Formats: sequence, C-alpha cells, structure tokens
Amino acid sequence: MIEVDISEFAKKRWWVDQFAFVVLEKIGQKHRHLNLQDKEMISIKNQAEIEKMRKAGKLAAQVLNYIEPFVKEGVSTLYLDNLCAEFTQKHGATSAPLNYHGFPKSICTSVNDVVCHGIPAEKDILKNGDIVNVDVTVILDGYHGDTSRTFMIGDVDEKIENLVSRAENAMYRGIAAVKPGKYLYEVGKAIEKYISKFGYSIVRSYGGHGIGRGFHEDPHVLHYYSRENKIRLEEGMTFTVEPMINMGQSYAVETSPVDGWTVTTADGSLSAQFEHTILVTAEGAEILTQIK
Ligand SMILES: [Co+2]
Repeated sequence: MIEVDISEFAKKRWWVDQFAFVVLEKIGQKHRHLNLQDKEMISIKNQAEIEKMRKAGKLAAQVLNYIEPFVKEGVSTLYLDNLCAEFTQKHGATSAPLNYHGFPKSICTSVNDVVCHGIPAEKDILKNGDIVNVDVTVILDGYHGDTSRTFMIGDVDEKIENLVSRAENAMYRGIAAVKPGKYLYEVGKAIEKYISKFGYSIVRSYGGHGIGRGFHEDPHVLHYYSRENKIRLEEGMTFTVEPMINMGQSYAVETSPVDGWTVTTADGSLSAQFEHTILVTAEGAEILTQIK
C-alpha cells in the first residue's frame, strides 16, 4: 500500500535528518568553518575557544601595561624586548613573533617613521620626542592575543601627539563599526571617514587579521574602505583592528632590504598605530586585549 511506502520513506528521511543534525552539531561544537567568497576560511570560535582567546588577550594586555613605565628616554628597544619576553614566559606563555617566519625577537618595536615590524635592537635608544609602537603577541594554551600601542617619549611635539591620539581614536572607530550581520568593510569605512579630515594617510599594504590558533588567520582586515572586505560578520569571529596612520599624505611604505622586516613610510613621515584583538558578539565587539 502507498501509505506504508510513505511511512517507510518518512522513517528513512528521519534517520538521514537525525544523522545530519548530529554531525552538524558536532562540527559546530568543535570548530565551524564558513566557506565564503574567494574561498576565505574564517573560523568561528566556540565557547571553549573564546575562553582561551580571552585569557590570551588579557595576558597580551598585561604585557603592554607592564612594559609601559619602562618605555622611557634612554632605554634600548632590545631592553623592552627582553622584559616582555621574560614577563610572557613567567606567565606560562610564549611570544608569537619570535622565530615567526624567521623574525628574530619577541616583540616588534617601531620607532617614528617605522610603520610596523621594527626589530628590537641594542643600538636603538629611545630619545626625547620619539614615538614608539610596541606590538605584543602571546600564545597561551594554544591561542593568540595580539595588541599594540604607540608610546610617546618625553615631550612630544603637539602635531605628533595629535597623530598618536587620532590613530588610537581611529582604531576605536573601526571597532565600534563591528556588528554581526554587517560587512567587514564597515571597519575600514569608519576609520577612513574619521582619518580623512586630518590629511593623514592609512597604510594599505598591511592590515588586521583573523586570529586564534593561528597568529594570522582569515580574514584580512582592511583599514580603508574597500568592497574586497565584503564579508558578513558573524558572532564568534575573532580578528584584530590595527590601523597604521601616516602623518604624510602617502600611504606608500618600504621594507628594509637590509633586515627584510622593518617597514617604513616611503616619504619619511611619522607613523602611529594601535591594535586590539576583538571578538564579534551579539551586541557588537568585545575587546579581548583590554583589562577592565
Ligand atoms: Co596584528
């Protein structure tokens, strides 16, 4: 009878659905990957992973707080590197930059016209009026926390002070644009809208990045407006917002042919940067690298 056939079919369907449900549930609990355009693989962190990200983020923030009073006129950037490395180890973590694609130190120290990836060195002594970005990334229990701040040494010219505080504001504007359902390009759009009125430029060759088990995961986060970042934000995504703002009108940068790392502004103008690791939440963004 037809009725029997239908119920048999329905039974089979039910088992297929159950099986699919259980599998999806398992994947969801473990680690869900979203397949987006350009085959970008953005990991969605589950609750356990988020907890680990919070711990790693908090430690990275603690390293910056710890180093702040040492960032003074007369100290070498290598001294800061040593202190940060020691503090990180003491807290059961490792410094992610060390040996990352051959990077030789534990933190990045980028002074004045250095945009990013400056290598700490004994000969690099901080002077009155300098600015220096200290970029810290720790790995704690397998997860990364990445944050940076630009510090001012002694008496800094008012113009430079403005650049630094606006770079920080720009980062917070970008973070404030994060919300599930919105596109990632809103971050760059908000930063660009704010920065454009000062006659500065936003570095394009380097951006923020997804972060988690990996130091640099998808997506690549642009700090200027571009449809390339037409990626729908979802709860559980974790990435950095870290605009590099150049005082000059050109966003062009150069990488040192000598060390292969140090990135400077092409026009020699100063560059400032702030960075936080954030989690996309139902309400917006939770800053993981901030100690409340
Ligand atoms: Co970063």
